[in-house]
Amino acid sequence: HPEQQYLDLMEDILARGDARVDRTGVGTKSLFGSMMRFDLSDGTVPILTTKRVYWKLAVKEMLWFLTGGTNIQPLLKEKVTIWTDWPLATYRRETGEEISQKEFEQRIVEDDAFAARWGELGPVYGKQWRRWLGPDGREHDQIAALVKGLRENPASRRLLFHAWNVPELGGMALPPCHMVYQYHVTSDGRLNGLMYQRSCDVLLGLPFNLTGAVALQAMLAQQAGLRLGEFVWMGGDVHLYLNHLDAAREQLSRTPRPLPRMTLTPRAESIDAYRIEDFVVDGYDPHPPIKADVAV
Ligand code: UFP
Repeated sequence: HPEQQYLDLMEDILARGDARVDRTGVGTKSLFGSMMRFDLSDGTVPILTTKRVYWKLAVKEMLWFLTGGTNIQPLLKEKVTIWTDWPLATYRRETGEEISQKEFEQRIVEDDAFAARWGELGPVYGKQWRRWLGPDGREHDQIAALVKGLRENPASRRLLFHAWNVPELGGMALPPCHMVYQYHVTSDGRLNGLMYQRSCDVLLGLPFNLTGAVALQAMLAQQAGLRLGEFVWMGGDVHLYLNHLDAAREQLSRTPRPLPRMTLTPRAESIDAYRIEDFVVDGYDPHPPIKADVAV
């Protein structure tokens, strides 16, 4: 079962991971350098079944990246709260106000000026993907260039986009984790994708990151008139937080079920025109969710 790769990775980290104090102070068990491969050509996608993955949140996040946005307001309007922790921590630190997450999110949604002041994440993914600022002041739309490349020059070995913009790292709420995506078109018209993730929270981050990456690959394939091939995931510092170990053991006790299928319908006119309603996931019958806290 393809999901076994994920479970084996978790087990490997539990067994061999190097225990270390990380940036968040929570502590992790960590391995360095890891790879998983998923065959998407049969329509299945690695939306994990050993716990429920809220795949729509991951797809909505991917659609938000594609808009080029870097403010959490549109995400919160879509009820996606995965990026709130960082601006909330900044707000609490700078104002000393003991605001609840709910209250903070409500103010971001309702008050545009408040959102502009406190909802900004800095030049994170969307900015770099769609508006990477060159030294001459010109902005580079890496996604549009990629779609053009897939259509016009599918044999290219330069079909990639990158978010690790060195001079802008300091201004980002979080430097990019899933930082490079590369694509490869086979001679029979299949799109392979590879994502490199420098830092990976295996319990909470990875299920989301896999889902987002394959949703993106499906959109790109559709835009370029290609069928889906393989998705390859590569991780650098691959870790389990020490407060996630029991949750990981719980997940490891479960048996994977058949992977669901994802289809895109109908065909959007451009990579910018997709909406969450265009994504259909069939046959998703996961085990129950597993709750765990994000390390900020
Ligand atoms: N993380 C992910 N995936 C993401 C994301 C963050 O796994 O998409 F944005 C995790 C990895 C790490 C933390 O545990 O968030 C980022 O911390 P650092 O920048 O110190 O690597």
